[in-house]
Amino acid sequence: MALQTSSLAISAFSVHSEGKKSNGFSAIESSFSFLGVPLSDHRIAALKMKKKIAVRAQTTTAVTTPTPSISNSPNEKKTLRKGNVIITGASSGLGLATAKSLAETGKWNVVMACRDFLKAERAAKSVGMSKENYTVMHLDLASLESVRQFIDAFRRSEMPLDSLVCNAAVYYPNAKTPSFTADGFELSVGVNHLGHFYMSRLLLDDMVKSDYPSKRLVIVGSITGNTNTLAGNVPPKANLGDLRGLSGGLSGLGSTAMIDGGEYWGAKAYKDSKVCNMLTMQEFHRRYHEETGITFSSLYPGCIATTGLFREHIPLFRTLFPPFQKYITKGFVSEEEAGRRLAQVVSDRSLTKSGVYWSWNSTSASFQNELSEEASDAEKAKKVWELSDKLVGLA
Ligand code: LMG
Ligand code: NDP
Ligand code: PMR
Repeated sequence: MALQTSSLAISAFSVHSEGKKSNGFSAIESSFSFLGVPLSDHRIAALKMKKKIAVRAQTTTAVTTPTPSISNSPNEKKTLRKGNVIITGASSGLGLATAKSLAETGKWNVVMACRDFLKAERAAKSVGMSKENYTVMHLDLASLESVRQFIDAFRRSEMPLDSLVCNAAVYYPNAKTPSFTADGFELSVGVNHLGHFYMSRLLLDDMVKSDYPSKRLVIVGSITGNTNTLAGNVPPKANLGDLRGLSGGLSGLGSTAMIDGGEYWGAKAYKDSKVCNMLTMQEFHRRYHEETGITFSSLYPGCIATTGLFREHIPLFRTLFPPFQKYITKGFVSEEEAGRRLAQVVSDRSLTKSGVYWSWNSTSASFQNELSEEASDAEKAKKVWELSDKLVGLA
C-alpha cells in the first residue's frame, strides 16, 4: 500500500505532455510515473466515438486558433473587441482572483454570476476592479429556476457570450446529514455539478453564436477528485460507483443523497461532484468541440488553502491547512496565482487545446495532466451526462 500510494503520489506531479518534470517531488518523479498513456491518445480515441449533433450551420467553422481579427476598422486595422466572460462564484476566492486578473487586462468584461449581489459588488471594489470591466448578475446555482432567470437576464443584456467559467462550489466536510437544492438534489452535487451542467448546456447556444475567435468553456476540477494522486487518496475517496444514486435523483427520499448510492458523506459528495465536473468537460469536448470550435477545459489550479471553500471546516483545520500545504505538501498557491492560472485557461493563446485537464508545476508552467481512471472514463461521462440531462429536465 505504501509503495502503491507513493507511486500514485508521484504520478500526480509527474505526467507532463512535453515530458518535463513538474512539481514538488520532481527529483524522483519521472522514473516512478506509471500512467503511461498520454491524454492526447484518449482524446483521439474519444473523438472517433463522437456523436453527431445538430448545430446551426453558420456556427460550424472550427476556430481553435485565436487569430485576433474580429472587426475591420475603416483604416483596415484589425481590432479585437472586448470579450465577455461569465464567471460563477466570482465573489470570493479563485473566482474573484480570476475576475480581477482578466479585468485588469482591459480586454474583458467579466460577468460576475453570484448568489450575493452586494457581496460581489463589494468584492470587485475591494480588489480594485474598475466599473467598465465587470458586470454583476444574480445567480443561485442551488436553484434551476435561478439559472433560467440568470440566462434570461444575460440574454436581455445583448452581450455576446465568449467564454464561460464554472467555478462556484460548496464543500460540507463535517455535515452529518445532507442539505438539498430548491429542486431537491443533494447540495454539493446540486450546486457544483448539476447547476453548472444545466447552465452550460443552455449557454452553449449563446457561445456558438458569438463571433469571438477563441471561445472557451472552463469547468474547475480538482486533484482531490483524482485517485491517481496522493491527495485523491485521503479518505473519503471520490467514487461514483454505478451511479445508482444519481439515477435516483439524489433526493434522499426513497433513494440516497450520494451518487454511488452510499451513506451521506459531505467530503465525498464534494469530491464526487469534482469528478462529475471533469467528466462533463470531456463529454462536452466529445460532443461539441469539432462542430463548434469551442475549447472545453478543466484544471486543478493548485491548493488555494486560504479560500472560503473551507468555511464549514473546524477552526483547527482552517489554521493548520495553509501551513500544511505550504511547507509539507508544497501544493499551496495564493489566490492571486491561482487566479492568474485560471485566467490563462480562459485567455492564453497557448492553452487553446480542447479536452485538457490543466495543471501547473512548481515553476508555474502549465502542463496537460492525467486524470484518474474514473475521471477519464468515457462510458461513465456519457452516463453522467444522460442522467444529469434527465434530472435537470433537458431529456
Ligand atoms: C476526513 O478525514 C474525514 O474523514 C471526512 O469526514 C472529512 O471531514 C474530511 O476534512 C475533510 O476529512 C481526513 C483525515 C483522515 O485527515 C486528516 O486531516 C487527519 C490528520 C492526520 C494527521 C497527519 C499528520 C499530517 C501533518 C500535520 C498537518 C495537519 C494539517 C491537516 C489538518 C488536520 C485537522 C484536524 O486522513 C487520514 O486518514 C490520514 C491518512 C491519509 C491517507 C493518505 C493516503 C496514504 C498516505 C500515505 C502516506 C504518505 C506520506 C506522505 C507525506 C505527507 C505528509 C503528511
Ligand atoms: P470559495 O468558497 O472562495 O468560492 C466559491 C464561490 O462559489 C463563492 O463565491 C460562493 O459564493 C460561490 N457559490 C457557492 N454556492 C453558490 C451558489 N449556490 N450559487 C452561486 N454561487 C455560489 O472557494 P474557492 O475559490 O476555493 O473555490 C472555487 C473553485 O475552485 C471551486 O470549484 C473549487 O472546487 C475549486 N478548487 C478549489 C481549491 C482550493 O484549494 N481552494 C482546489 C481545487 C479546486 P459566496 O461568495 O456568496 O459564498
Ligand atoms: Mg489534502 C500531497 C499533496 C496534497 C495536495 C496537493 C493536497 C491538496 N492534499 C495533499 C495531501 C494531503 N491532504 C495529506 C497527506 C493529507 C492527510 C494529512 C491531506 C488532508 C486533507 C484534508 C483533511 N487534504 C484536504 C483536506 C480537506 O478537507 C480538503 C478537501 O479534501 O476538500 C475536498 C483537502 C485538500 N487537499 C488538497 C486540496 C486542493 C484540498 C482542497 C479541496 C479541493 O478543492 O480539492
